[in-house]
Parts: sequence; structure tokens; C-alpha cells
Amino acid sequence: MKESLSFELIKKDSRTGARRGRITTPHGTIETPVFMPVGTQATVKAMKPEDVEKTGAEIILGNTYHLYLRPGEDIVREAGGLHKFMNWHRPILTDSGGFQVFSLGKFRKITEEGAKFKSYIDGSSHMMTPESSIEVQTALGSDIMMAFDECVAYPAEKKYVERSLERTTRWLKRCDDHHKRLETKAAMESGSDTMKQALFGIMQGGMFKDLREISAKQITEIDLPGYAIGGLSVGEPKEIMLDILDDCVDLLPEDKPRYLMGVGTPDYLFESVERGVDMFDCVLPTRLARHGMAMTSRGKINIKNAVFARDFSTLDPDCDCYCCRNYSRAYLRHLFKNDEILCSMLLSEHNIHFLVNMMKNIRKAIEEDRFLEYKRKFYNKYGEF
Ligand code: PRF
Ligand code: ZN
Repeated sequence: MKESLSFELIKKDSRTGARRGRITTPHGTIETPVFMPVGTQATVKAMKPEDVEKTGAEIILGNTYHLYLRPGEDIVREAGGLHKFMNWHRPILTDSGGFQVFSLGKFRKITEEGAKFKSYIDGSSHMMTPESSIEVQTALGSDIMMAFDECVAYPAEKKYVERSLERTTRWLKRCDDHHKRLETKAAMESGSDTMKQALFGIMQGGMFKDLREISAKQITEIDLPGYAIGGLSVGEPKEIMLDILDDCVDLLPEDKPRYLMGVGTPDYLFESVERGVDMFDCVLPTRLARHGMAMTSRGKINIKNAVFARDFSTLDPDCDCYCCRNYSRAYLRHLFKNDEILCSMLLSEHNIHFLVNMMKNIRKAIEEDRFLEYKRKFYNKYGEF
């Protein structure tokens, strides 16, 4: 059967690992490097899909764990899939639930079979396995589904990380087998020879370079349309993260998209693109927005601050988003002080626009072979991260 997803490498930076590419999916193309806004509950919080689209975002992320618990994948399937359910008709990537389940700490238990966990909604017991994660993601109908993995906390014992990454590889095989089984069944029913969804594998191995190498070798033995780097940005210092990332990128195939999971501050995005990462996701822009924080070309600002009470200038003079074209800092501060929903809406739109636009500028800089110059210019203006 033909893969539903393809990746084309358009240009490589001559001085760094940065690369410009294009991913083609059943719901359209994605220019890379790309930032994916997070839409955990089948919504990018506080934003209408058409406004997400206006920011230039080409793909969003959804969560298996949340949608499985509520409303349940059957309801999303009955609605015609996640795209239709939430009225977003561009590509969607779904995370497997691995990370969300493992973040539950004492409310979960891992065995070879899968992860047993308690619902955050009503405390009921559930079991998620590689097979059930694929079943749910199939019902959601995402363009890219992620393998069910274990993201190990930081710090962790090497012995544990090793056992865990071996299990993550076995789980990846089970995900791939189950995905193929379901796609073959669907193809026989519809007479199509193209897969509907792509499966990405996830590398683990904690902060141990030799374990990262083992994980990369094992997961890339399974031929998949893309690979992710998991288990990073889990609380380790920045130097360690970038040092491990350096190695990880080189361990992944050059002709497939590389996705660094859960990373989204401007400095980490630049550093990771420089090392050869193509895809990112993070809740940061929308979460910051709901706390009255805006990312601007001159650094982060806190709209609650009293200095903005009579500041009738726009949030970011370099931004042309709907918020910056129409509203002042004084007005945004007023909205925030009164708990007005519009504040979250406007700041979310601005923050997403800011990161999406930053990635657009990064792509242009790579095309014109001036990535490092653009990075320097951005850092000088942004200041402290
Ligand atoms: N695994 C999965 N999702 C993730 C991660 C991971 O390791 C991370 C780690 N930064 C974020 N999201 N499945
Ligand atoms: Zn703006």
C-alpha cells in the first residue's frame, strides 16, 4: 500500500543543519520547519479554526488521551472524524497519549501490555495499549499519528531508561502492525491502495547518548514516514538538552521529517532548527496568552503591568495580526483586569501568529542561505528569553 505522507527536502543551509522542506498529507501541504499550535480538546483554546488558519498555521496537534476520555473516539468517528468534528480542514497530528498518561505520576502503572491509568475526569480506571492508541487515532482520522511511547521523567536511572526504551521499541512494532492491519482492512472495503494516515515513531533514551543511539537504531529499522525525538525538554537544563539533541538529529534519516515533541520557546526553536529539526508543537503561546503574556519581537511582555494602563500603542509594532492591527496595550490590559474572554482570544491569536510568522521568516532565511544572520537579528531584538 502507498504511504499517505511524503517529504521533500527543498534546501539545506550551507553552514548549519537547518533545512527547508515540504510535507504532503491528505489534507494539504505543510512547509517546514513548522510550528504546530496545540488543540488538545479538539479546539485551539480561545480560537476559531478560521482564525487559527489566518495566523498562517498549516497543521495543528490533537490529543488521543483527552479525546478518548471525553467525548470518546466513537462520537468523533460518528461526527465524521476530528477534522469535521472541529471544523479544521487542514492537516492534524495526534499525539498517542503516551506523554499525557505518563505525566499522571502515581495515577498510572506501566506493564508490557500498556499503561493503566485513572481518568482525570472521574477517577475511573482505564488501560491504554499500543493497539488501543492506534484504534483511537484511527477513529480520530488524523493525518499523522504518533506511536505509543513512554516519556521518562528527568532525572532517571540509566537502567530504567534502558528498559523503558526497549519497551517503547516493542510498542512501536505493535503500533505499526496494528496500523497496517487496520489500513489493509479499510483498503479492502474501499478499494483504495493509499493509506489514510501516517505513523511516526518516537525516539527515547533520556539524557544518555548511548541509549539514544540504541533507540534510534531500533526505531529506524522499522520503515516509517517520519520520526520524532521524545523525552527531551522534560525539565533538564538547556545545555544538556541541546547537547543530547545534537546527537539525536544525526541519528535520524535525512530524508524523513524530524519532529521534536513539546518544544516551542523562540530560543529552543532556533537552536533546534539549526540542528536539523523540522517540526515542533507547544502549548506555550496559548497558555501564556491566557495568563496575560504576549511574545513580541522585543521580548515577552506582561499585559497586566501598570505601565500599560495608558499605553495606546499596539502590542507588537512588527506584527500584522488581527490583535495588533486593531487594539492597544491599554485596551488589552483593561480586558485582562476584568477577566474578559476577549483578552485570551486576542492574545492567543497574536502569540500563535508570532510563532508561525517567526517560522515563516526562518524558512525564508534558510531559502536565502542567511539563517544565522536572521537568528542573530532576532536574538538582538528579542533580548532575554
Ligand atoms: N512523547 C510523546 N509526546 C510528547 C513527548 C514524548 O516524549 C514530549 C516530550 N517533550 C512532549 N510530548 N508521545
Ligand atoms: Zn500581533
